[in-house]
Amino acid sequence: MRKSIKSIVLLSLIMMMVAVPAMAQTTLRIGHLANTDHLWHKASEKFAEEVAERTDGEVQVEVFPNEILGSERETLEGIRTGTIADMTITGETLGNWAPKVGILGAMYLFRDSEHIKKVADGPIGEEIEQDILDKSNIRVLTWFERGPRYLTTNRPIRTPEDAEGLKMRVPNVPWFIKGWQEIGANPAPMAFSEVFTALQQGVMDAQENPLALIDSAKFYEVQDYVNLTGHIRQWIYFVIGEDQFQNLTEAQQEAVLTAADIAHDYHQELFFEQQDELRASLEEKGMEFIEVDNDAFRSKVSDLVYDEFPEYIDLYERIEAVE
Ligand code: 2Q2
Repeated sequence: MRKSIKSIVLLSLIMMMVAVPAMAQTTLRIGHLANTDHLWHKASEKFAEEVAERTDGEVQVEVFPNEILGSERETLEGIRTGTIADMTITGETLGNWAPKVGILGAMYLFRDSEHIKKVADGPIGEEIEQDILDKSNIRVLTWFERGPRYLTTNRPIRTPEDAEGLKMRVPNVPWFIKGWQEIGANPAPMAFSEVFTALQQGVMDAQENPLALIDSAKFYEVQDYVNLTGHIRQWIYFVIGEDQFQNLTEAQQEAVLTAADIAHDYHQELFFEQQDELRASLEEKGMEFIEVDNDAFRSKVSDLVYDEFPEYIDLYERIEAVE
């Protein structure tokens, strides 16, 4: 009797061990810089749901907001070395490895949503995505449009002279640093998750970002003005490490690609809805919107590509020419 119980136990143990590989799950970790209120997080969760459903739970996606896994740069390094994270939401910062995507940091280049869509979905977008894959071993799954970037401050800024010497945080991207230096400000790179505290403690006096991040990161608690510079229009990429992608079965890859397309549509729909509400919502929270002398800002940086980034002239001019 005892013997047979023992053998049943043993048999079930063996069965469990055999059964485990058959139920093997892959987990993909997405780390990003925004918080859970931001559309990037919601689109990532949508992606997670779709992937789980389409792979019958074989591929699980976990989403980590607020740079919990590391700054944007650290997360990218982690994806490349197969640690920390497998996926992220990133743009011009990736230009530190794959130069072409750096163009997303160019000031006054992209005109509007239509221009963005034409470039991102067209041959130039393909070229940028291929450059990212070749140079950084990261695969673009889709892109999300971003609202125009505006400068936030505690005193109104209407002209470049007003911005003279302004201690401002920028992402760690050469275009941002050089651009704001040309305007006359005093920009310094810093990880996004450190910005709120830096503004609160006066380490920085200003930062620039789209309204959606200004709102979700609660910058209205530490900044009084949104100066309507609109100095950059851009999109951002939803990416996965190429090694991680290649580790999936073909069917799982299909599921990931389809889920990313669905996340794109989901994001874009909510994005356009939200754009109209964001200004009113920030005004309610106490921020004042300031009209700026856009021509004056623009003329400060109109030669930037020729003077500082000649390696981008060709790409820059081809993007400008997209009707
Ligand atoms: O301010 C930020 O950190 C973001 O809005 C950046 O634009 C973003 O992280 C880019 O640097 C994307 O690579």
